Amino acid sequence: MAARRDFTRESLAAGVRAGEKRALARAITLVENADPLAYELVRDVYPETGRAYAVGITGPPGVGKSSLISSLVGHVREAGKTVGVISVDPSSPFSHGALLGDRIRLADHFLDPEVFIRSMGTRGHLGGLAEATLQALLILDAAGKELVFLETVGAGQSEVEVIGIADTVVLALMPGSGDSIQALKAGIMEIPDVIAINKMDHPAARTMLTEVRSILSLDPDRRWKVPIVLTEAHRGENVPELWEKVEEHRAFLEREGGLAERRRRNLAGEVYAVASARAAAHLRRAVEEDPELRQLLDDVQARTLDPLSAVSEIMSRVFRIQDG
Ligand SMILES: Nc1nc2c(ncn2[C@@H]2O[C@H](COP(=O)(O)OP(=O)(O)O)[C@@H](O)[C@H]2O)c(=O)[nH]1
Ligand SMILES: [Mg+2]
Repeated sequence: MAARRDFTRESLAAGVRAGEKRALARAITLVENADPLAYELVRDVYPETGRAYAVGITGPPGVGKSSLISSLVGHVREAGKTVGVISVDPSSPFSHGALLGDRIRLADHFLDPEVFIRSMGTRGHLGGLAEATLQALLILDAAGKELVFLETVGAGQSEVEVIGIADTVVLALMPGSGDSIQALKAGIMEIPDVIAINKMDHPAARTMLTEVRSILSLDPDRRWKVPIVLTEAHRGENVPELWEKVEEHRAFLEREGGLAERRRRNLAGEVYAVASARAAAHLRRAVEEDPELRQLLDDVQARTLDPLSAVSEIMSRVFRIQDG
């Protein structure tokens, strides 16, 4: 823990507020490790947050989320925006100097003092990915980043929670991501705010566009019409158009007073998600560590105790909840 000694709670908060990369890197490592200092830091800076605009990019592995973010960062940097990126995609982590085919551009981003890019894991975080992502977002927000991109692989429950904090959610697809189309159609996947169909040079891109359009048309009453943009992340083709759609969505929210409402809902959702994840972790541990509680599970298996009686007993012993 020698690395921790060079930052105190005060110097870390000051470094984060000043947007210093070393402080940000340390702060996010503390978040990953669920270090108590991370909680203190977030508590200290929380009143100053709420200024960053958070854009979530979700979608199946390999569709080009990281590549699109890299390209989007280049685009918004031209407009002078300060940027943070948090990627919780273990399949294509951002690392210093290299993101796949996009080495040069991303290397530029790493050298840019106004851009902070970080891949994040969770290492047994009790509150799960949602908790870590929320804290990282708040830290980048406190650092004065005007835009924060959150990358996550769709579309399981934990991913929904990660992306649930975003102001605008972009779903990235590519020709051939049939599973996502099915999930959208079946209503398993929430309708995003903007859809990017990446790798637009693929011969099936147009078919995909038609398919996605027809799914969205099933729900014609939405006040926000979800735009679909065909993109090519490496060449940056249609990336400005994609960004324009994100900005239009933001303007839509701000115009209708929907941003404050969405953030209220998002934050409440995050609090529930993190509390639930922690409660589940607490419950699992309590049962593992208590032979009497473990015995209840054995009794259920032996059919000498019915499952709901075991639940009642566990709830009352672990959480002191008596159900009626
Ligand atoms: N042809 C083509 N390849 C792309 C495009 N965008 C990304 N890729 C490639 O697709 C692969 C996955 O990209 P990545 O950004 O890591 O996808 P992620 O897993 O969704 O983050 C990499 O090999 C990229 O170089 C694109 O627009 N066209
Ligand atoms: Mg990625």
